[in-house]
Amino acid sequence: MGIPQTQRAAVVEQPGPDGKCVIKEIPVPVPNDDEILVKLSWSGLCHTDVHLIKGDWGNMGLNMTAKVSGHEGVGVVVSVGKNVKRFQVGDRAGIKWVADTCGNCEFCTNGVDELHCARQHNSGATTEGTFQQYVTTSGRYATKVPDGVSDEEAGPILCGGVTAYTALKRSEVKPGQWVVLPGAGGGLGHLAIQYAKAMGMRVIAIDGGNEKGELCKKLGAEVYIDFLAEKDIAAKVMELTMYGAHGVVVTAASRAAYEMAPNLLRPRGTVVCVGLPKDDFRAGGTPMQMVLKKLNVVGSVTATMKDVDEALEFTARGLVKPILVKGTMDDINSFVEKMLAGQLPGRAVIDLWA
Ligand code: 8ID
Ligand code: ZN
Repeated sequence: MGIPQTQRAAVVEQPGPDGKCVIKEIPVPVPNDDEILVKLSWSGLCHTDVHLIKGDWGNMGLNMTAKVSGHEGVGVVVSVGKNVKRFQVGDRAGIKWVADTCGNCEFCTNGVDELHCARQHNSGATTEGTFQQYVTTSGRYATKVPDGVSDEEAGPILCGGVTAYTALKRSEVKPGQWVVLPGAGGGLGHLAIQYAKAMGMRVIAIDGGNEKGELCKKLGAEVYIDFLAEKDIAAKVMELTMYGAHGVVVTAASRAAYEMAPNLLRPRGTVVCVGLPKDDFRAGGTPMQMVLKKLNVVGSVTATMKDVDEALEFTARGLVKPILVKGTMDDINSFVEKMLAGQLPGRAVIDLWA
């Protein structure tokens, strides 16, 4: 396949409160012996990209050192390093937040914890991301995209979908039990509704505005609570569930959502922390609440390669379908503003060639 010398990319010139993407012509990277070169077609836009572009996490030591953001990229392999056995030219490949791990440490080898590898690389943060037409990535850690999942749908599953899926598993909510989803109309949340339904859970969706409400209901939430309109969300959840919900998965990057979460739970319930607000505070309830209700507060970070394969399988089987707002590289900045205003239902995906 003819591989050009240069390509279009959305480059983040100065991450920070005024951070923006600028479209530039940059060199097409060359894979090393362990890498593949992927000609990307689509990339999802995750709120994590927004946090990084806007420098939200600088106070926590997490800054973009890469120039190009994005970590939900899908495309076709156009070149393969000589040590790579898993991919051939023409295969489809997906690039995730964790772009690569060392493969050798305790966390990489115990089968369930590779996300804690201290030597991992993160797409769009510490290694170049997916808002470009060509990207080099690990031939060992890239995901194989199954038939039956289009490129534009696979992208949002690679972070948003699989993060929602593993967070729901972390909640330990069982079929027939209640899960509350603050942030349900956003990228992770609208996929969480669908995974929760497929896993047999009963969903109470929380987000802001009618458009998100309609989306949440359409995707299978039994109840939608508008946090912009409802004064006493906890009372409403108690009324619906009698003793409170079994789990709350907080995908909203909001202090208010985290402060509310323990109040929505029944005894032995679980808050799963997923959203990553820029302000520094503690997640969890008061000691009295934690003790008397025997609550659990756990965190969940994206997903292992195995979880990603499972999450994609739900889409291949028609159980989880990302709701897409489609645009081009020129739309990234306006999508970022819409997400910050809470006005982007579902997931924005970028057609990298339009
Ligand atoms: O591995 C992880 N833990 C992980 C993976 C991927 C993303 C964590 N994240 C983090 C992102 O960095 C971000 O902080 O999850 C958060 C949500 O990402 P997203 O779903 O991509 O963002 P979004 O599409 O903007 O959706 C957020 C939703 O939350 C709602 C908004 O209206 C929006 O629909 N929301 C907010 I902000 N405050 C709310 C509140 N108080 C609220 N919904 C209910 N109650
Ligand atoms: Zn993400």
